[in-house]
Order: sequence, then C-alpha cells, then structure tokens
Amino acid sequence: MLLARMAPPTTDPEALLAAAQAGDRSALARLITWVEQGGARARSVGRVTFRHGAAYTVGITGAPGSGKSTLTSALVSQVRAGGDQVGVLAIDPSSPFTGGALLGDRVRMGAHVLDDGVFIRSMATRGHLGGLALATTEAARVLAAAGKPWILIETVGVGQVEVEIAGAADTTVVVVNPGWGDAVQANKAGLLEIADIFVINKAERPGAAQTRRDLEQMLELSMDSSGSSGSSGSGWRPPIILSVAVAGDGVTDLWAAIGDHRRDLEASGRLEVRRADRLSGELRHIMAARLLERANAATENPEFERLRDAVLARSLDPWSAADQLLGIQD
Ligand SMILES: Nc1nc2c(ncn2[C@@H]2O[C@H](COP(=O)(O)OP(=O)(O)OP(=O)(O)O)[C@@H](O)[C@H]2O)c(=O)[nH]1
Ligand SMILES: [Mg+2]
Repeated sequence: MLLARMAPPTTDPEALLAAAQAGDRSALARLITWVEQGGARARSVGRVTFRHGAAYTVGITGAPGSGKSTLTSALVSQVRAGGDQVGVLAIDPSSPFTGGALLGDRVRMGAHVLDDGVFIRSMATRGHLGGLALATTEAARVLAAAGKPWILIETVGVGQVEVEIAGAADTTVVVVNPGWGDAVQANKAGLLEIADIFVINKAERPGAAQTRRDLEQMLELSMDSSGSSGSSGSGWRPPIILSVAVAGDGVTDLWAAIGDHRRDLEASGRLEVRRADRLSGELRHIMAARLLERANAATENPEFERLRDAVLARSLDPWSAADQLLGIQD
C-alpha cells in the first residue's frame, strides 16, 4: 500500500482507469483532465473508455442562477438513495478558469463531498468552445467506464454550444424561474426544442402559475403533427414541474419524471435511435477536429508558403491550394 502510494503517477490510461474503477478519485480526476486538454493523450483515454457500457445521462440547463446546481445536488441525493453511484459534470462556458464555477458548486453540492459514490467535476471551455462538446462526451464516458451508471451534466443554457451539450443527454431538463418573459427567453435560447422535462424553480415566488401557462402555450405551438415535443420524438409531452430546490420541494417529482422519460425512451426504442444519432454527430465532430488539426499543421509546412505565393500570383486558386495542402482529391 505504502509502495503503491510512493510509486510515480502512472501515465497509462488503462492503469489509471483500473485505479479509478477501484475507487481512486485522483486517477479519475487525472483521466478527465487529459480529456479536457485534448490531443493525443485525450484520444488514448477515449480508446480505453469507449469499450465500457454507456451510462444514463441527464442534462440540466437554464439561465444563470436559475437553480441548476441546487437541483443537481438534490438529484444526486435521489440517485444515491437508490444505491447507485453518480458523476456530475458542471460545464462553465464563461470563464477560462474553473475557479468560479467550482467555488459555487462546492457550496451548492458540498453535501456530497464526503460521499465516495459521488464524483463532481467542473469543466471550463479553456477557449476551445468547439471542443467542449467533445470533451464533455469523453468525460462522461470516463465516468461511465469508472462505474458511474448515472451522469448529470449541468450547463448554462446561454450559447449554441452549451445548448448542444445539454441536448446531447438522454434526458434534458430545462430550468426556468417564475417571472415575466423567462419562458420566452428560454424559447429564444433554443431550450424549448431540447427540453424533455421543464422545471419552474423558485416556485415560491410570484408568477409561477403564469410561467406554467406560458410554457404550456409555447409547447402547444411547438407540438408537431404527431403530438410530441422535446427532442424525444413521438409520444412524449414534456411535463412541467414546480420546485423550490433550496427546500427540496418538487425534487422527487423531478426524479420521477426523469424515470418516466427514461422508461418511455427505452420502451419505444427511441433511446437507441437517439444514441445512434448522437454518435453520428460525434463522429462528424471528431472528423472536423482532426481536419482542423491537419490544416493547422499544414500552415507550418513550407509547401504552404509556396502555394500561397502561387495564389498571390493568380496561377492557382485558393480552393485548389487548400485541397493540395490537405491532400484532398475529388
Ligand atoms: N428563493 C429560491 N432560491 C433558490 C431556489 N433554488 C436555488 N436558489 C438559490 O438561487 C441561487 C442560485 O442557485 P444555483 O443552484 O447556484 O443556480 P445555478 O443555476 O446553478 O447558477 P449558475 O451555475 O451560476 O448559473 C442560490 O443562491 C440558491 O440558493 C429556490 O427554489 N428558491
Ligand atoms: Mg451552477
């Protein structure tokens, strides 16, 4: 044991994953850091983790301060009450440092710091917005491979990438607050389309009933001919749940709705379809990322200057130059 502790930290993802599966939290943290940093090491982690089964992912999104972390923390308690382990990824779109998000989430999710069955991690964009969706998917895969059958992903639903991340979950929960226009704002941000479940949090405040009517009305309008909404496909109508997360009110209703949605997806076969669609999207993302890497590397190549000069001299068009640099023939 002492020897093991004194051994130099391993750099082998397979060994790190085995350690993480055995409950080594620092090994798990290191794997996620590698994924976050991208590059060859992230790919080596991905190769190891993807072979393990998928976890059930729940996205929690909504405006800043709407109560996502408080709800997430309460959901962690629900999962733990059922005896399962759970991983939490809090995605911070705003800051290049995880500091702010971590601090807030430590306070909000502090109840779980001593629970070995819970792993909470903040992930920042580090200025690579395009890569965050991929990094989140990979981090979720690390958590799943490490034995977390449930993964909760909190994102602020403000930008396209964040909405994309939230919508890439098996079940997506959209959190709004009472008040004039909150539902309208959520709609504008594209959150209505991805919602499988709505939560009106801070429901002790005035306006909750009006916000529910607003949501119902917008849902009615967005219902397609098959009578469904959300990203689930036919047959599912997103329920609207009122909660006071700070007091724990409405949390069991939310947990029950997540269970209902999961059973609906599984029974109809749509879970498989959704996951296949997501995988297509992921493959597309990976191809684009790899091509971008190749393009960046090509600009370092002396050939780049030669072809650029040819374009300058109008003896070559930029499209042909780019194809030559990338080795594309068509
Ligand atoms: N009055 C009231 N306050 C709440 C409720 N739920 C959460 N809060 C408070 O709202 C504030 C924001 O809660 P968070 O859970 O951090 O919200 P968040 O959506 O995760 O915030 P960001 O991650 O910063 O976007 C905190 O001060 C919470 O204590 C609620 O139901 N009622
Ligand atoms: Mg939060």
